[in-house]
Amino acid sequence: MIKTIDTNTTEDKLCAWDIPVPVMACENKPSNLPAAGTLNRFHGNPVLKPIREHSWESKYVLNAATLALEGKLYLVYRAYGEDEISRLGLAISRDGFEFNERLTEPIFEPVDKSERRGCEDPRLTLLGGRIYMTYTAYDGEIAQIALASISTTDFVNYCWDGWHRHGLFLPGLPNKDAVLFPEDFNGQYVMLHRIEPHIWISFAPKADCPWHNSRHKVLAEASEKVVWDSQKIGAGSQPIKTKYGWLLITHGVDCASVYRLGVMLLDLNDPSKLIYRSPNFILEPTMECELGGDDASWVPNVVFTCGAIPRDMDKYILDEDDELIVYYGAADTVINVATATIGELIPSQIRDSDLYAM
Ligand code: BMA
Repeated sequence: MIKTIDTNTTEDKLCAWDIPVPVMACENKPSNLPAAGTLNRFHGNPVLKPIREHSWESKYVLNAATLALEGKLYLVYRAYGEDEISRLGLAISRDGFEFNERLTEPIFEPVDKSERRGCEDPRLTLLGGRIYMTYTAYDGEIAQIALASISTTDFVNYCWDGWHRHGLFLPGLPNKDAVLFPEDFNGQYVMLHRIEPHIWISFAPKADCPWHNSRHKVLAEASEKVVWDSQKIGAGSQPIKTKYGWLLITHGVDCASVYRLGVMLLDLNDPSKLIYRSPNFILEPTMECELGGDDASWVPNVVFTCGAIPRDMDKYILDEDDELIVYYGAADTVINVATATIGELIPSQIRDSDLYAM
């Protein structure tokens, strides 16, 4: 059972940050759901490590967004170096596993006061032919969501002056883990984000920031029971379109601050409807590089994703046999890869249900 949200408290919280109500109670209360299959780790992990000679990425690389363009897979990753400020780097692969090109300079770095201490956790979405990137702007005190975009031409030609900063999603509000949908829904753009401890969904007529005049509601609540996702939950990968619904790889945090991955499925026409939420986690820290705890690693017991991509990069709507490549930060120190088919991630009882079939 998932607890009912205390709307008064939530309204108070949002009003205090000058965000208009209405805020609705969460209607999504999944229970007794079948378990999702787990992710399979790539044998060649980690696929990306810090580079000691590059001062901006010398300590840790983590939490990568991904995008496929013209047969190449682009990985935009968070990098942390000598000055302890997060910047974003770019690595390129043909197959999703081997990265044979990596830029020597960051492609995106702090410019604004709100991101003085770093631009973290990027997520990429191709929307209307333009690349949108949500990220966490951190000023040393509060972490907020910011939005930037760039044309695909500027991106593939490495013209980083082409980045346009749209500003903060809800200025002044501590918030993280934002992902933008790659389509609009009856003219409404949709963003998932995490006002602790739940996943929220917001609708707005324009993707531009701020999203003050939008509809906000809780999509999924942190679990009530003391389980893997009871402390907080958040969106991970950008939404992936499947025949069965929008698939999200999510993260959950338990009371010992262990970060694990889970999976959710949202209705294709109305993403505020949660079709499925895995009662189980699909990946947890078990490998040495995920458990961390040594001098060379940053935060112990973390697997955290910001991006996933179909193995068949040209495919947009995935079927049960299609494979997904999931990138995840391990102990906030290196980047690993894991895979699973859509059929493994969405249990057959959910896939076969007439209620949700397309
Ligand atoms: C979250 C973010 C992520 C990080 C995770 C685990 O709050 O800061 O960048 O990977 O914590 O430390």
